[in-house]
Amino acid sequence: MPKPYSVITEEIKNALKGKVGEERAREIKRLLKEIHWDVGDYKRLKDKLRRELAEIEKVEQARKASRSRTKTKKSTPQFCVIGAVNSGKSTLINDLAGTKIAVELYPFTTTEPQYGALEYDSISFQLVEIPAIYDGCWNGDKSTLGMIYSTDCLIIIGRTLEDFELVLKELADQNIDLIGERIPDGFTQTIPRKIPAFIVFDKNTEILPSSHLRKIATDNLEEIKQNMIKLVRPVRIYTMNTFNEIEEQPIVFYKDQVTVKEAIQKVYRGKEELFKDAVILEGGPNGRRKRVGIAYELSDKDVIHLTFHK
Ligand SMILES: Nc1nc2c(ncn2[C@@H]2O[C@H](COP(=O)(O)OP(=O)(O)OP(=O)(O)O)[C@@H](O)[C@H]2O)c(=O)[nH]1
Ligand SMILES: [Mg+2]
Repeated sequence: MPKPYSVITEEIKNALKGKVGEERAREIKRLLKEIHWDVGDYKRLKDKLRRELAEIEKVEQARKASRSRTKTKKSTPQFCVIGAVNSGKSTLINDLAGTKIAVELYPFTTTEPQYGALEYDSISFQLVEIPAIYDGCWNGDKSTLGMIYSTDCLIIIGRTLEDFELVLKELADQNIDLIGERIPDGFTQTIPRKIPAFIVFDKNTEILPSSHLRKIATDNLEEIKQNMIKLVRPVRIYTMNTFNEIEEQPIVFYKDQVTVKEAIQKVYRGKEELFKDAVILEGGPNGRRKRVGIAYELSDKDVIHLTFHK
């Protein structure tokens, strides 16, 4: 005897509540198996679920492809630059990354994602231009939405108040929460999706959007770069070699609470068993000198000198 239709719809609603991405897809698959009747109202219900499943799978594929296509290391923070048509997305990436993405007076110049790379303050960033956002742009093709869902951070650019209102509304409609900096765990996917973001505006924009996000003028490139660092909050650890020279390239973490042990695991895999002691210079070469244990919690820009048992 089939369960009453109203009971099933209620069960589906509860089962899918708050779930997005792969988790939602798994749940839909389970529900499809559980509903045995495939006629009448039940068939319509299952068809609706099948359509949603197909859509999620498309978004997930785009998400994975956006990372593998550019062979970017998982540890490189990715910033998607998003905005309405002609908002200056390509211009901004060109200015920041020295790329030559086509810039034109007419709208929809960029129809495919464009990539740029930027190195600043010992951190490598990947910049991605997402084709322009317009009213209802994700009703059909969701591939750019997949890229936004999976990115680490967003730069929202606009030239008018309407530009910003449009983009912020489209993001909110997709259950995307914008936050001022990364969460303690780094860039973990959360539900609803929380993405660190800031706003870049043309200095001639008269009214700025009401938003809790930081707002920076397009021509202030230095501040934009500094803000990219602020958003990802890196913990950069500089190691000192046996000649007491500080290595130029730090070990970088994008999470809070990094221990000496984790730093060792990242560069001297397996050597944590041989740990003898560590001396750190707090916050840089001129910082306070401290002898610490393997469980010590490091901070950004600490310099560390490690000694191991032979
Ligand atoms: N006034 C002003 N014009 C700008 C600014 N940035 C870009 N432009 C001009 O705006 C036009 C569009 O710039 P693009 O960088 O191509 O904008 P886009 O957002 O990439 O455009 P699409 O890819 O077509 O969506 C060009 O004519 C730029 O020269 C800005 O900050 N202020
Ligand atoms: Mg463009």
